[in-house]
Amino acid sequence: RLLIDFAHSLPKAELHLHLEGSLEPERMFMLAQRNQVTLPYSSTDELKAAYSFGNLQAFLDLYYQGMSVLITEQDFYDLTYDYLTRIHQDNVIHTEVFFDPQGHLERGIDFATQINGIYRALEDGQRHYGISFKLIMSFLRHLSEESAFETLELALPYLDKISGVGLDSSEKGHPPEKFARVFARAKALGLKVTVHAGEEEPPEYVWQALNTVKTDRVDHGNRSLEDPKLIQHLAEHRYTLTVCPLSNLKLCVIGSMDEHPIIRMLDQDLQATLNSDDPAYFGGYVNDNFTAVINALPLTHAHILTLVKNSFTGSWMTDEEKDAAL
Ligand code: ES4
Ligand code: ZN
Repeated sequence: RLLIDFAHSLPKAELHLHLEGSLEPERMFMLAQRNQVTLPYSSTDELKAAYSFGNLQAFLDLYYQGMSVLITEQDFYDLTYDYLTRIHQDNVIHTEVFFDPQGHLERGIDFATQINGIYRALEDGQRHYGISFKLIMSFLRHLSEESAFETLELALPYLDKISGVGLDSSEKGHPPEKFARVFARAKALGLKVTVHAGEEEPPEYVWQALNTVKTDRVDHGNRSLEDPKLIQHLAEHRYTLTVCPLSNLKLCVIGSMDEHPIIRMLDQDLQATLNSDDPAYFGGYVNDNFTAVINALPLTHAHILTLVKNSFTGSWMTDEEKDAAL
């Protein structure tokens, strides 16, 4: 209890959060009604009962179905503002959030509609809750390199609002190197890069993210632990890993929380952070993730402090922004 209260009370940064994955069932039904979208569930309870995933793809199928209720700029605003209201309770004071423009473009929703709603909510969240932010545009790796290039093109008028680019969706069969040229172009535009790698697929995907894509951070990275050379490389270069325990449990990356590798990561000097990934689908926000690992594993006071410090060290805040926040 003492450790849990300590973790909950500390000011934290969140570095791995998909806005579309923060769409709570109640909000999903409300937006479905507002937009006359039909969901294949008759109630939030029925929807929640479907949230049982054997792997990443099973989750992604429901995640793309869920986001079909997001149509107007106000919908994207409400989604984002709900998330900020919720993390304010968890003492999250800085957040770096992903959105998946291609998941909406393919449904006919303009890039402008998406980013204007999201960005206005982020600004309001900063004003009302003091939560600073970075916005990350993520490419869907199951789509083509060409589609990613087209999406980057659409973002050009909004580069003042976008801090970085990411890579998410189905990992299997879509290695980071598939997008090496897109990320090179993004870097040339001054964007930061972060790549989901080693969530389900082997260490080779993490090596590609580092060496071929030249990523600034690794999202998940769990399977890095299978390769001692990779562990050493990640530690030596102080790469941040954005780890998501409740996500790992719900997607069967681990069999139970007491198997979670977070302590092994920290004790091998990896710069790991704790994050919620898709909190509306995985059963909790940042503080719930701290609770889950503290209850299952022999984490110490020092481990908690390290995780929270890492969340700021690994963030893309400037030194001035860090000074202002802390
Ligand atoms: C995701 Cl957990 C996870 N992995 C890959 N892509 C994603 N998109 C949203 N959540
Ligand atoms: Zn993710």
